[in-house]
Formats: sequence, C-alpha cells, structure tokens
Amino acid sequence: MDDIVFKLIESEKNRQKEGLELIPSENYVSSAVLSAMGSVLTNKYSEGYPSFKGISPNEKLWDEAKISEEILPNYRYYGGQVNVDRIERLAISRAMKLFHADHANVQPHSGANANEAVYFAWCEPGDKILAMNLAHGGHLTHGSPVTRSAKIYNFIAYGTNEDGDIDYDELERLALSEKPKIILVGYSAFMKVPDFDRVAKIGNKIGALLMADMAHVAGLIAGGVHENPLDHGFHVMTTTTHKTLRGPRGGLILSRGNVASPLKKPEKTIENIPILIDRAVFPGTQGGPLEHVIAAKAVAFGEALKPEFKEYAQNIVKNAKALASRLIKNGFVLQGGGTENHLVLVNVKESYGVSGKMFEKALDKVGLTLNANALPCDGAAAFRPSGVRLGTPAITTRGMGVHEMEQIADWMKEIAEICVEIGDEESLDDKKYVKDFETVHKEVVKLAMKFPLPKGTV
Ligand code: DSN
Repeated sequence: MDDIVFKLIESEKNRQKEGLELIPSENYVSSAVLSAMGSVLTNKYSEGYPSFKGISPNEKLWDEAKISEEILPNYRYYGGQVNVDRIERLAISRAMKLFHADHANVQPHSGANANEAVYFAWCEPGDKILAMNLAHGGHLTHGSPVTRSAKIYNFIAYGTNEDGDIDYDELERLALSEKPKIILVGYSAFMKVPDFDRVAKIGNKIGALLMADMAHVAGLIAGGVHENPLDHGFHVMTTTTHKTLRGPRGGLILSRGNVASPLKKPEKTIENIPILIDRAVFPGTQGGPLEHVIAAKAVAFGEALKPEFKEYAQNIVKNAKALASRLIKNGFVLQGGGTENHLVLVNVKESYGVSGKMFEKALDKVGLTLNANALPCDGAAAFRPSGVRLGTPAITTRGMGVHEMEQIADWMKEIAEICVEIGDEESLDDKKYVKDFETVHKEVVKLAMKFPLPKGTV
C-alpha cells in the first residue's frame, strides 16, 4: 500500500461522509460501479470497436444473455479482446435502450472529449456552431475562447431572456442569418427544460446538425422526468456519465442514424452520423478506451434501467423544487425564479449583498459544498461571480427528502447572515466567527451521518 495516498483517500471518504454535496454535477456511485472501475480491465489496451451485430438499429435485440456469451469478429488493433468486447457491447446496448438511441459510443473519456468528437465528426475548421453563451449557463466546451475547439471552429452564442429561458427568437434569428453547421442546446447552469421541438424546427430549415449536451440532466432523461432530445428530432446527444446518471466519471455520445462498419470512410450525411462519430472518437480524437470505466458505465446504465431509478429521478426534481421554494422564502433571489430540473442558481449578491465566492467559502466551513457561479448580469469574464449553483442529485442519492432540503435552505440563510456581519471575504477566518461556523457545522455533520453514502463505498 502507498500510505500517503491511501491516507488522503481515507480523508476524502470522511469529507464525503460528513459533508453534504450540493454541487449539482456530482453524485455518489454504487459499490458495483466502484468495483468495476477498480478492476483489472485497466490493464487492457483495446483501440477500435467491438462488433455492432445484435445491437445495431435494425436489430435492437437487447438480448443481454446473448451479448455476454457471443464472441464476434471485431474492429480492434490488439488481441485478447474476448471479455472487453462483450463488456463494451453490453454498455452500448444498455445506453441505446436507456436513451432511445440508434447508436452509442461509450468511449469518450469525458464530456469535453464527447463534444469535441462531435464537432470533429461534422465540421471543417472555420465552420460555424451556434451554442449557448457560457455567461448565460452554457459550457466552456461550447465555444469559450480559451478552448481548443474555439480556435478551430467559429462559435456564435445565443443567450437567455429575463425569465431565464432560452431566447428562442434570438436563436432563430442567428440560425437563419449565420447558417451554422451545428445548433447546440446544452448547459451547465440552466433551470428550464428546453423546447427541443422548436429548436429542431429551426435547425431543419437550414439543415444543421441538431446536437444536445445533456450532461447535467442525463439521469433525469433516463428516469423519464426530462424530455429526451432524441425523441424530438435531435440527431446527437452527448453527456457525461457521472452527474445525475450516477455512473463513473466519463463521457457518452448517443445518436440517430445508420450504423455501418467503422472501417469504411463514410460520406458526411446525417444518416451516417453514428459512424462519423465513432471515427471521430477513435482514431480522430482519442487513443485507447478506458475499459474499466466502460465496464462501470455498463453497470451504471444497468442501474438506471431499473424501476427504482425512475423514483430517484422524480425525487431529485421534487427536492430541487422544495429547496428552491424554501430559499425564496428565506430571502434568496433565484435566477429564473425557481427550477424545473435538479439545480438552483442563486443571486447571492442581489439577495444579501454577498459575493458568490465568499458565500461558497463560508458554506465550505460548515460542510455544505457548492460552487460560486457567474450569472448573466456578471458578463463574460466574471472573476467575482454574483451567484452560487447548487443541486440535489447527490443528497437525493443519500435518501434525503423535502424536510432536509428545508433544513439546508435554513442553514444557507444563517450563513448568509453571518457573511453580512463579517462583511468581506478576507475576514472569513477571523477568530470572532469560528464559533458561529462550528455550531452550524456540527448540525450539518449530525444530519449527514443519518444519511449514509451507498453501502460498501466508504
Ligand atoms: N464541470 C461541470 C459542471 O460542474 O457543470 C461541467 O463540465
């Protein structure tokens, strides 16, 4: 054993046990997901793909017993794929079933890689991509100038309106005038369910590829409490697998279209999107897949296909709504006035005159973990964001309900009031306030210990 590293892992276990994880993009995996990730599959190289026989759009056999037994010729560059092939085929078929897709690529190492592969599959350098403004809730990989993609492609941004919803009129105007190759709907701080039909109609007028980055809400889609863009005319959906979907840290691309051999160079047509994407992931943008993570994805998709996951997804949204309404009652101003999904964006500056960063740091002291977040009013380069972003996926996994959401919102009010008294971020560590923070911290730990992390994980 490596004492130093494992001591730190133990310490992280305690932090997770004793604190409440309110970052809306984090979750707690099951022990089965954890075991698959920590398995000998990490020893294996498997560039390429397994056979798609039995899991192609026309067949849709979903026969897991057959998939786990059948050994088929593959498109790999190394030998010894007998087990890896069957594991990856299981992951692919479960993902397709979960999201009503014609094809799934389970190899992206992250959501950023998944997005990059789709751009690479469909666009040439300089092509236009229409995506949501980062300051309005979009994501770095949707065209932030600091990313590689933004140096290769020409991103154009649409924003949100005063109600916190997508400004669909602006989106349509930009789509018709700029004629982007891709229209991208996706976000990391947005509380509404997008009108996918409306965007699909706009995209179809100009023949754009319709892409949805559903990293935040994939678990809600899988659980049936959020619209699925693939059911509304979208061609591609990317996601991470570790947020509401509660799997290992990684990426996933789902698509509609035809699945052919990845060996043949396909024409760039919407029908060929699955295979264009496969080629864009490997060899286009990635090397060897992480088969231990793919096995853990298969386990997580299997868990998400179970009826209890539907209940989990319903509870995430129910809890987020309860949290939002108690926060409003406690004097907090919420972006968009509330939430339709798992996350809440609080304008702390407008509510209590406190910066998002100061509030984040103060809450950290009592074991409530969330993140400072820019709001549309902060503009693009927000080093002192006015808001914080929080959500309910992780605490719902622990079994918490409406009562606990109200308690958390009450603690947030208490901490906001302490911050008002303290005045500035630099004085947060002032000895005068240690006791105030300690009192709340003890209560947080007491509640956290009543709701353990998934069995066998800590
Ligand atoms: N970093 C993720 C989030 O927190 O939303 C998105 O990639």
